[in-house]
Amino acid sequence: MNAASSIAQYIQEQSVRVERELETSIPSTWSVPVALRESMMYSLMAGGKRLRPILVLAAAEAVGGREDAAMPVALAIEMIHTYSLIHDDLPAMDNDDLRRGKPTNHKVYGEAMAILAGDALLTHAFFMIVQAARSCGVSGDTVADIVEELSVLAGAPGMVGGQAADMLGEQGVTKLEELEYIHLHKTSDLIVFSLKAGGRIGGASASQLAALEKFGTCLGLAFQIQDDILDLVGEEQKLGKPVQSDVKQQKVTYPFFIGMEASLAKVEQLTQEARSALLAADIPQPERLLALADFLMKRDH
Ligand code: GRG
Repeated sequence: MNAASSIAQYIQEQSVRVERELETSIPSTWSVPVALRESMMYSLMAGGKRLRPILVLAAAEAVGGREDAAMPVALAIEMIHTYSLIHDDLPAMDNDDLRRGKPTNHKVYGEAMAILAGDALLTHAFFMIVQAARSCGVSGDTVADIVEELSVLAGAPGMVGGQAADMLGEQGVTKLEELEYIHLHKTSDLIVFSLKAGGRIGGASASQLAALEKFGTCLGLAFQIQDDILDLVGEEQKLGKPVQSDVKQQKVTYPFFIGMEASLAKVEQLTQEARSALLAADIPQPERLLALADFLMKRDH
């Protein structure tokens, strides 16, 4: 089996594991209004690459930790990511009709329920992280570090801040640095969180965490530039969302600023930078993370 097909198989197997756990992640004994539970589960189980939870599991493995102990945090980050997609699709934000190949949450459940489903998924992520201590033997201190970092990287100085900067700057972004700020927070921060949280659960040292952070920052930026590229040249069916939406919304993107060829080269350069950061650190099993970086650089959805 060549490297590309074995990492594709790894992604497939891990996403099946993650999805199985997501199915039962909201306790069935909880009294939750039926429409709210359905709306949360609709988006949570709508597919998607499950990239962020896979990065949590792969980072734990890379530093020699237990993957099963990392699962609650893997589920948590997918909940945060899913809430952000539901809210991003709302009429007040991107006003999209299609996500993950299906009608967006508000198209099915209405705006009020979509907002609440997002709110509830965000809140449930913190419940999930605590379960790493309650059921998987992760120390209270490690859980506190993970909760603190998630509050920053998913919050105002992180993903929400990146989204706010995107909204405030729409069409007015005139410098590449402004666009990079948006990408680093809107996209990279959750990827950095995933890698460091997996590392923390695996007992990573400060220098290993620093390497995972650099790896995630470069990977996240490469991932977003690839997203901008796919919006221009990708296929709607594979992406599960409309293409050319950045052009239609007159969004300023990497290809808009530096052109397609330079954007492709930037994705490659950032992937190399990510690889070098990981290889320079003393990480016992970096192979899976390196293969994931290569796979993402070549992705078509
Ligand atoms: C509304 C608070 C708030 C934040 C929104 C995630 C996000 C921030 C906006 C969505 C639009 C977008 C292009 C975000 C950049 C991150 C990104 C590329 C998201 C898509 O992630 P994938 O490709 O999606 O991993 P799947 O569906 O595969 O999980």
